[in-house]
Amino acid sequence: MNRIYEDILDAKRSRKKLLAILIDPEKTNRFNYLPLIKKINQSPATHIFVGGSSYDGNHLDEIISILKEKTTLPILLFPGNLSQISEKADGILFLQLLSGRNPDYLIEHQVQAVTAIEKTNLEVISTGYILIESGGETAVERVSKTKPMDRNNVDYVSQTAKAGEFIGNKLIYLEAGSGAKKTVPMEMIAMVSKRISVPLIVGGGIRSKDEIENAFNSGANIVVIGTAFENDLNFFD
Ligand code: 1GP
Repeated sequence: MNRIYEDILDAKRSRKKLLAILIDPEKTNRFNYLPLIKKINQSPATHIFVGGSSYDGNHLDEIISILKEKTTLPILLFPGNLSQISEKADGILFLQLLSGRNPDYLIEHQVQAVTAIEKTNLEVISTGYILIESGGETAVERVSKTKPMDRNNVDYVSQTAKAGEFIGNKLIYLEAGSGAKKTVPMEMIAMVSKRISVPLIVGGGIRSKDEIENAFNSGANIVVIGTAFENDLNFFD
């Protein structure tokens, strides 16, 4: 039975911190997955996210099969496009780009994804995805052709997150973008987490254990680490 989301809710209720390591197959040598998964298993990670803004889905089934053989952590697809759907994963963050006003990323890609997802047993978790301005153009901005939200307009961002919850999103993801110069501001995490009842994911540009702790202390339920771990597999040692 699929119960990734139920476990996330339980963790929120019991104030357990969840840590997701993001693997972008486009940035990872496909022959290096064994050392990578070994390091993930030794780390405090509770989830693995797989995806990327411009990854073409090449070898995705094979990569997830390798990961699944070596870990018991839940593997969630974090797709940047339609080619990143694999039945081998456990679940999929079914993303809606709430910060943008490009209808393709609000509903068109979602409609196009249905037939492929119906052929799988993936647990589908509706996720409101909010891109926050972070000091430079990010891949999400480039690919989605949308503008990020103003990092100083905390009230409007929290209103957007709440709208996502009202629409039915089961998770809200505050995203600075992979490799972002600046992380999502802590006061924004605090305000959004107070305003919404669903669990909050925060990621983008987080480079140190202190930044991870600060995001948790501000109210994030799941913190995502991609680039910092990619660049240094000993990040958590
Ligand atoms: C990107 O939030 C994730 O979608 C992770 O970002 O690669 O900067 O850790 P980083």
